[in-house]
Amino acid sequence: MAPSASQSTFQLHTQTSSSTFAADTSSFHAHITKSTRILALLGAGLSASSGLPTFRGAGGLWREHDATELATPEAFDEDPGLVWQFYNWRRHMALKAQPNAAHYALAELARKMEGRGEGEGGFQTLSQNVDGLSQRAGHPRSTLHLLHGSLYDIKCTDFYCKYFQPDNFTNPIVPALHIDDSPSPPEDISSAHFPLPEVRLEDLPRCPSCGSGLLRPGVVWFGEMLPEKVMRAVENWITASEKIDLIMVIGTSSNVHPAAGYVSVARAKGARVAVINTDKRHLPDGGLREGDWFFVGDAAEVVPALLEPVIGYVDVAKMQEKETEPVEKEK
Ligand code: BJW
Ligand code: ZN
Repeated sequence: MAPSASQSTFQLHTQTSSSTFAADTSSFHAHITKSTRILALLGAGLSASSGLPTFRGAGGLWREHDATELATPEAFDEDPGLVWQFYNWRRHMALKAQPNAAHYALAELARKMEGRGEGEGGFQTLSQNVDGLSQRAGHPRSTLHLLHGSLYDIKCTDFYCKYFQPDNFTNPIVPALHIDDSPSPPEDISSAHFPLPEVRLEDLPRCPSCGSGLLRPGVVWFGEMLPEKVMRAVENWITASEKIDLIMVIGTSSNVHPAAGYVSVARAKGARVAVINTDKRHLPDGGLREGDWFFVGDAAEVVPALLEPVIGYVDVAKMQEKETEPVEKEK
């Protein structure tokens, strides 16, 4: 039998330094069922139970490197081979991973809410994730805004060259970056114990358009602007109405701007804030206020339970059967 929200095991109460916020599911359910304009801000914690590491805290180290230190233009300039090894590994891991119940639940909410409320659709998702799992869960693309790009977009580093290739699922991106999964246990190049062969500059991917520029992943690194088209679409939806009913802040440490700032933007339009996170210290921008919720637990468990009155029960096994696999090419 399908489990229901009342049977789920996530912790319903949490405490902040200033006051207690009773994170009761029933008041959240009452609010979401009457909400017409909803936002979700997604972070790496959403994909944690799909087996993908987060950036900060445990799992935030790739070999001896802090993952956030590899996500910079400076790191790429200094050692493009190392940064490509990191991103090729992330592409490889994400292709092997499966969307979890939270990805499917959010995709279903987006479908259910299409056309509800003012402006373009009643539920918009602002994702900081680059792993492609929301897309693979069938999240309607017009309501999914990829703030930090995608691991599967490839672009040229030459300032004057505008080469951009979306949906490149080639794994490995070039033969020199091949990761062998056949040994048991498989190659784990994320561990510093595993010898990492050096990759020569001439073996890295080059731009087919200008012929000389090095290609790079189409993700947003620190110090880079977020994609203008994405920011404009989000802005258009936000300004289409005076109100936003709810923002769900799911699996993010809320450290990175401008993404984290959308919580304050939504709040200024009346939104109540619901945080879903395994770590109750990870408060959203502006903290928590009376009427907000903090659900402590795994997003893959909490999110489907919270959305259940609107979307019904999420049968992950059935959803996974329907998943459209990205076309992976072996080089
Ligand atoms: C679970 C769970 C489970 C675990 N269930 N939960 C204002 C103030 C200060 C600084 C700035 C500012 N405005 C801009 C800046 C600078 C900078 C910034 O924000 N710096 C701060 C870190 C200090 N921002 C930028 O540079 C941005 N660009 C910009 O502002 O351009 C304008 C500009 C440019 C130049 C000059 C001036 C202005 C760009 C930011 C790009 C971020 N890029 C990355 C890498 C993307 C590519 C890649 O994936 O490699 O994006 S960094 C990394 O952090 C990645 C993530 O999307 C992002 C957010 O991380 P996230 O998702 O929150 O992950 P974690 O690991 O931090 O948290 C995981 C959470 O999940 C935790 O809370 C866990 O507890 C929880 N969790 N398991 C539920 N099962
Ligand atoms: Zn080029």
